[in-house]
Amino acid sequence: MADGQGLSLHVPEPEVRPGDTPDFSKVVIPKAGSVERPPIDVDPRDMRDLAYSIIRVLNRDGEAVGPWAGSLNDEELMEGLRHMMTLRAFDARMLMAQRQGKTSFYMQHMGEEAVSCAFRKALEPGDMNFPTYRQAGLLIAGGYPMVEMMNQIYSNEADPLKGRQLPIMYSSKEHGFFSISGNLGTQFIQAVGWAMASAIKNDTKIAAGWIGDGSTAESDFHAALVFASTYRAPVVLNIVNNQWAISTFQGIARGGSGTFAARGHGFGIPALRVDGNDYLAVHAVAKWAAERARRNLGPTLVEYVTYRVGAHSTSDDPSAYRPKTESDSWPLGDPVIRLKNHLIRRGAWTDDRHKQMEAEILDTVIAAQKEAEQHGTLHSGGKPSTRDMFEGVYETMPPHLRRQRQKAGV
Ligand SMILES: Cc1ncc(C[n+]2csc(CCOP(=O)(O)OP(=O)(O)O)c2C)c(N)n1
Ligand SMILES: [Mg+2]
Repeated sequence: MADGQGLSLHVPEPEVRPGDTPDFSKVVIPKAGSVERPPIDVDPRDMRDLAYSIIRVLNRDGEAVGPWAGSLNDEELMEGLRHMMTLRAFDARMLMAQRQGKTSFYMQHMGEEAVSCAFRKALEPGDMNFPTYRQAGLLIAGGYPMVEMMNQIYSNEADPLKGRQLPIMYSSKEHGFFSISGNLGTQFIQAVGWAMASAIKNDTKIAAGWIGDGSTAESDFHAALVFASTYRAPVVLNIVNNQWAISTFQGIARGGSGTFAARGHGFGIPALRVDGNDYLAVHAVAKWAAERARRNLGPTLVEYVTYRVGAHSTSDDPSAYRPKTESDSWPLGDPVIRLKNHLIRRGAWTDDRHKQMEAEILDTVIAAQKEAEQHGTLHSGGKPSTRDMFEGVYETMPPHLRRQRQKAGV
């Protein structure tokens, strides 16, 4: 034993705890427009710095600057703003519905709306996402009917999944949204496997895998990177670093690596970090990575630097483990306000039009909610039939299930 000292483990601790003053001074935020945009066919060894910086397009004055700017026109940006505002309004209504006992569970996206909404616009029809529970923006920006999402949340008679899935665990093959599984990390290996299958079939469709900062600690994350790297699978591998994994801060899963993106280096996978609260930056990076996959140049690892403003889920109380005002101190701001300010700066938007759109969106969400509630909520109205529980899993129902169904009399 050296110096007579016993061994000890290093256990990372967050900078602050409840009651302390939030402090993000150690989060280095590069200037918007300062990070280079490498050519699509770059050698991963020539872009290692991009795993340690943050690609940003929107500056503090609301201007779009630098080599990653310009991937969207004003119309597209206004549409993006509407998608993010819709997701936010949808979240607020569904959170309230959970508190009213109309559903058992809900998970919100507050602060992370740009990530899934902007990413969706970089994909083509037929591409497949393997999402977690915090990417409902993929559905909203992809035009999936909101009322179907609500039917699923209420597990009512019109629930497309017939009450078999936890609320918010949507599934839509047509909208490129693979069934959500609560088993985190599985999304990465499945995305890589799907992408490999697409290449084996000489198809043109690409896959996108999704994982949170905390879930990168799972073995599945690393296994997925091995396969993606070896076979150069046409896949975009997305890490949403929202600083928290329920009550565990991101420093635990990140461990000794400088950033989550830097994990890509050990696998020879191009890795980038992007401002997850900057709709324009997310879209530009997603486009870059999707084009690499589509041109058969292989996988890309993208870390979205963002902040989970709300509770982990309706079963969580963050005031137990982080200062209440921490989200106000997050240095990358609010994705909705930043895009709104950019559009105002460009002369394409005004405060009045913003307020008007907010009201219109709320009306649309309330109308969808009324329609969904006519089909029932958790404890009232129409429910999926008990018989449905036995259907849709096996092509031919095995004898033991047939017996159980007969016994249930359905
Ligand atoms: C394999 C697995 N382990 C543990 C859990 C329980 N669990 C649910 S959410 C969560 C935190 C995940 O955090 P992160 O990956 O950062 O995603 P975020 O919720 O922040 O989007 C955990 C541990 C799970 N669902 N699956
Ligand atoms: Mg997280």
